[in-house]
Amino acid sequence: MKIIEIPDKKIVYSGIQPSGTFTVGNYFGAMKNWVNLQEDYHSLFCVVDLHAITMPQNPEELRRRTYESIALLLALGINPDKSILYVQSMVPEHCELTWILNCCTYMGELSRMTQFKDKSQKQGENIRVGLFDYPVLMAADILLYQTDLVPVGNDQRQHVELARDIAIRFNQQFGHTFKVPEAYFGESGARIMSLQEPTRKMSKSDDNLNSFISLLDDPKTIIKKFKRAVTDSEMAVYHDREKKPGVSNLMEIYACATGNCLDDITTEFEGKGYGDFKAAVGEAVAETLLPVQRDYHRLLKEKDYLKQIMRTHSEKASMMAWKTLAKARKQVGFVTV
Ligand code: AQP
Repeated sequence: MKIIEIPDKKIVYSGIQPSGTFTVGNYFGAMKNWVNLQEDYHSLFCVVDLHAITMPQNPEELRRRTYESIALLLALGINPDKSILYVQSMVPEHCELTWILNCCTYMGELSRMTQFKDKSQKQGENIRVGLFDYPVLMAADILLYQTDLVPVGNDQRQHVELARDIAIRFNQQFGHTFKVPEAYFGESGARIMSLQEPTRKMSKSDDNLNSFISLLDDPKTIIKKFKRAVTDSEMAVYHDREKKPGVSNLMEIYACATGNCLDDITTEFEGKGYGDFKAAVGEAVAETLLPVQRDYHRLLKEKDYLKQIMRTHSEKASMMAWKTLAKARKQVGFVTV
């Protein structure tokens, strides 16, 4: 039986779907925090391809994007000597725990999930069961590793809450099995909005390419996309999410890229037009991404290295996951011989 001890350090767990090239929303909302947290926590980061297929995917593209996602996470600073970086479908424990947790989750809870409401609209009449069940798979991801902290963007807050509710319910019904996790949000960037519709979040699978900045966009494209970003007619740079969602979003992106606070940004652009402001945001983001892109293109050529990371890290994750799964199986009454 494959069992290893779960380490003493607190555990961080998070994942990202290989459903497109990651955006600055993914980076500033989640992955930047992953890179910082891995210094002090035992961290697991996962490319969640099982989640990605809840929306239609082209199989060849999904495979290619899974490699690209691992390369991009390494390029962003996930250190394979400090963190476990693996692919969800290579660890079968996720699916088995999902089934067990499905049996203690209520339809009403899943019907209330806003991401399901948003994404199911794109599936017309034939909404997939997998999309409805997405939050239970996410609960299984988190609970399998006895996770303490889940660094995510604001859009995932409701799903982490559900994972907590499921853990508490299971523990009450069957005896203590899962640690109850907490969501973790960074100081800024938890909700980066679309550049074209700043009241909607930026998404990597948006059909409108001008609505997001991909981490692999070249500097010219980045600057052009910011130039086209929707703002308002007031021509003054200050932060007010309600009245000025476009400008406020650009200020938050600029704050994430430069480390400057919102007040300093207001001062920096006092008396200047939106043209100067947008150009500065574009240049700061392009500059932040250049070294990441260089590393990414180098790593992507090292196919054997990427495969070795995927294989060895998935094995490590599986050994940790099995320990929790074995306990859950026993608690619900499955036979072990
Ligand atoms: N706009 C955003 N602002 C801040 N954080 C964000 N995240 C996503 N978009 C933003 C965070 O990134 C992590 C990985 O997200 P995901 O790929 O697993 O799923 P998602 O939230 O559905 O992201 P996308 O980009 O919108 O993907 P698609 O377009 O495929 O649905 C999560 O921590 C998320 O909070």
